[in-house]
Amino acid sequence: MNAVVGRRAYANGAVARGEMMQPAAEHKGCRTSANAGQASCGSRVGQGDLPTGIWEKVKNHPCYSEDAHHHYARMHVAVAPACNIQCNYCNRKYDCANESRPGVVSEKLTPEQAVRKVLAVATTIPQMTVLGIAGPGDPLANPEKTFRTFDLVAKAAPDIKLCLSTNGLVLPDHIDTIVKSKIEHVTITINMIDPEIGAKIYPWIFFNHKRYVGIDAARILADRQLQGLEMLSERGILCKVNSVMIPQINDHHLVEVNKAVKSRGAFLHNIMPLISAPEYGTVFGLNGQWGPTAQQLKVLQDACEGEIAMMRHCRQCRADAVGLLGEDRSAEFTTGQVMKMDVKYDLEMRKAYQDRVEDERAAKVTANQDGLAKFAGEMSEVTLLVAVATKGSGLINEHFGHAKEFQVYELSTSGAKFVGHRRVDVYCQGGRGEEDRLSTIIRGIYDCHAVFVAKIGGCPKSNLIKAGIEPVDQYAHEYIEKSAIAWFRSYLDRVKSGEIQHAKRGDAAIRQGALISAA
Ligand code: CLF
Ligand code: SF4
Repeated sequence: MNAVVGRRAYANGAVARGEMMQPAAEHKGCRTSANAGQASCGSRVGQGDLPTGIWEKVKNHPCYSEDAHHHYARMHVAVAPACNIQCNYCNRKYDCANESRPGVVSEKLTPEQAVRKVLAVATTIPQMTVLGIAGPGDPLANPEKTFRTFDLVAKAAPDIKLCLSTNGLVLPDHIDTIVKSKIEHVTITINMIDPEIGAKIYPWIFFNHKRYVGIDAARILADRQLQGLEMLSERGILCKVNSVMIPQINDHHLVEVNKAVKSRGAFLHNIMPLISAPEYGTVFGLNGQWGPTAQQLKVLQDACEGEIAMMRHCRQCRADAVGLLGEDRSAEFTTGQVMKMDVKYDLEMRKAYQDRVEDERAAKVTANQDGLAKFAGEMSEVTLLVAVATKGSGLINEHFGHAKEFQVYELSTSGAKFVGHRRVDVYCQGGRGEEDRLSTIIRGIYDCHAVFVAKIGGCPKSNLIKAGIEPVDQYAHEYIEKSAIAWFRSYLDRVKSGEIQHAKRGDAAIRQGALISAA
């Protein structure tokens, strides 16, 4: 029996507002809040939704808090080249697909080079709050380099949060070191709990000086991953589980994985799409295994959303990524450039900058709450998606033609909820729009009713309208959620007055056919 029904219960036995202790066997992620617009699906949690200790851990971690990812940056240092398993979606020439999109790591670093790079980035980007080690192999298959890097950074830059990502095979052997190293966040990639499915994803593992293949390999891996997750949760480490969605291999099975990791205390579940193409040289890429569409991914994420939070803002970063999620500033911080930089790690300056960021966030929350007041007491069945062009800070501040991605929000009378992003080809090339790209962009956001931009030209505007997507530019440089709510208010009013009819935009095949011809 659940002793905390009606309250929020968290992994590691934490209970909101100190009401009751949660039974040890019932590790839970945070639950969905009934608060309008403040659904507490972990990536959307706000200060009022979490116990203070957990809020302090996630409030400026761009992966563990959806809101934080608009404001704070992370960086990875590529100090861990070796790996102890083989995934069929990985080619060791490329970044670790646990946490990366395919693309070679520019440089592998020693721990000493890594700490200098961290200090250089911390000096230049004061909103960089998290150092992750995520490859390019498995960090725990390179334990000396990984833990030495964390220890050096903890001493040199004590305000930076330490974050580890692993395939989990040797995780149970490193729990004490993780705790001792003050690593507060650990990601484990768990793609299956059924070894028969695992055998289709992992050809081999190397464990205890022995190579295992097939179902035996997958069974050992799954057992060790779940054991490691449970041990970390018991020690108060916030754990995120990443799963790669591989159509017709583990897509339906990930619902079972979701339940299994929830029951072992995972704080957040991040289901990511398989990235696969022959040119990446992976087994899946060469065999023609395809990845899911953004819409298929959303259906699975929706199916898993319940008591555990679902992360929907992952950008599948490189193992040497630097910057806000979705931007990559790693090219500014090569070893050559870092050695030339005047590095002055200034804790006071960083704190002052982050205080200003917190003021901005507070203003945004107030504005969103004011916007939500427009729906006081009103219930409507209508829900729809809108796409937003943004460069960050929670603002509509990107031109349509410059957008590399659109963020997607689901609107209802409960508010605006971030549900994902769609990468697109940049429309504007050398000052003029590319019509082929416009068609691809429209295909990418075909299920959205409107697209919010800071500015848009006449040609893309009329093609979007033809495709049934309303271009909205009157909220340029204003807060995303507040603007989306204001537009949704006017949308409902237009439906009510008969000016427009609400129609769902759903069926992929029909919509795509219609929209490609419209563009
Ligand atoms: Fe890096 Fe991963 Fe830490 Fe984030 S990434 S080690 S938890 S600091 Fe974040 Fe990048 Fe997705 Fe990873 S967006 S791939 S979830
Ligand atoms: Fe590649 Fe990472 Fe899998 Fe190792 S754990 S094979 S580096 S994706």
